[in-house]
Amino acid sequence: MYWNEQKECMSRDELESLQKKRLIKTVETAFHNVPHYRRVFQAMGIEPYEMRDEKDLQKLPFCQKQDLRDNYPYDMFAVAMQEVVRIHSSSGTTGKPTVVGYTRKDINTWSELMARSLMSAGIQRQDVIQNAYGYGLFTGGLGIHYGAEKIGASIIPISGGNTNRQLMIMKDYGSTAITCTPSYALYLAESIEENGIHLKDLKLKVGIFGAEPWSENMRKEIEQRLNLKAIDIYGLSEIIGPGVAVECQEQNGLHVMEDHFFMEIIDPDTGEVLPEGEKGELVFTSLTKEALPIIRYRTGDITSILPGSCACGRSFRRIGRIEGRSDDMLIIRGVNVFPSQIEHALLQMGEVEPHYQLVVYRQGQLDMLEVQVEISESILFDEVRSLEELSNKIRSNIESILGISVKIKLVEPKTIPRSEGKAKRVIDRRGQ
Ligand code: DLL
Repeated sequence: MYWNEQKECMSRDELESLQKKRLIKTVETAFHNVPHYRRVFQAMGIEPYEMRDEKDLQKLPFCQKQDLRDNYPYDMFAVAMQEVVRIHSSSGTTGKPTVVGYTRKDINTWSELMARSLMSAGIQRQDVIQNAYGYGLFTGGLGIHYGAEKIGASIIPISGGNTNRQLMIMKDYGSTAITCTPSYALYLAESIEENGIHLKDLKLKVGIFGAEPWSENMRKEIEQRLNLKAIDIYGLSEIIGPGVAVECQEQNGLHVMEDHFFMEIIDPDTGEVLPEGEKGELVFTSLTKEALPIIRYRTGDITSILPGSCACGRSFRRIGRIEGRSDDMLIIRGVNVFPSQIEHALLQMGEVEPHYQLVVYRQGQLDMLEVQVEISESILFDEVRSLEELSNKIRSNIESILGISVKIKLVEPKTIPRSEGKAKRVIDRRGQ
């Protein structure tokens, strides 16, 4: 099922020539209308008319979140404020938020990409979408909303939180699709079980989950506990919001909307562009955006471009599931550790709850990693021996994947905080 077959399935040749044309125009516009780009290009002695193809793009400097912060709030905009019809921003953990703007055409583009994404996930006009992504400055809520209205589905703009009301609406309004973060999906599943709601009384058939990293095992867990098909959706405010890439029914990689975004994978240390199949940091250049054209934006997200074509017929290339952000990556005693690796190891065992948190601290000069895992209600706390066995088993599983020693702390059911939006997996106490 396609929303726009002509675009989503165009030939690679056609796509590549469209990309080239749009790339040249974007660089030119950015140079002429955004002082930041003009400054950095000129500092490197680059003139926009020298830009002929994607090889030339590699000569241009990267753009980083810090550049948006330095130009806070509106100095990266390429149009006058009277052309801007929407502003979103992402809070981030440190410093000023990142502010992004959209012209009317940008909103139309975004709605088109979200319409494609919803159809790709298997949603149609007759569906009832319970949209539990936050409405507000976060792009999740309104992004999904506009796409849903475009395809003509019925959208329930419930936003995040208020779990009891979510359950009531899910049941009474007959939601066939749920959209939220994977961690909130799991919390909803848990609450459904606790409230004695039977899955047969729900009509859910598909969930569109994203905005944070999640593992393949987490997908299985959510699919089983909510009895639906779980589709991964990716995006970031700086590029447009959700809808930059999405899975299709094959659930094997996320198709990047390549007619609107040009992607590169780079070595995060050297900045060198890596070939297809190699893992690195995802970098995007927008191809059609008016208010906030963005050139070689370093997402911080680690993935690779999957080789080969997809059985769904879309010509857009796929990226693998995002493994984590380079700034979420923990370096423990010199070893790179992503929370998603630990999630994978934990869920593979099937004996613990998919709720975990990582605490990093320093003992003397040594970095220590403590993995806090919830045990399920069925394991009795007084069975000391079996708890010890479980803890040893978890430890050896994780250690064999990471190659470093870790400490396991089993905690009582429901003690790790549940999230209604993006989950906080890591508590790093090393700086304290
Ligand atoms: O999270 C946009 C979004 C909303 C995507 C709803 C999907 C669904 P930001 O708040 O700017 O935007 O955060 C962007 O979230 O750089 C990734 O690190 C992470 N992220 C987003 N989608 C995924 C995903 C929205 N599917 C940052 N898997 C990105 C892993 C994701 N990480």
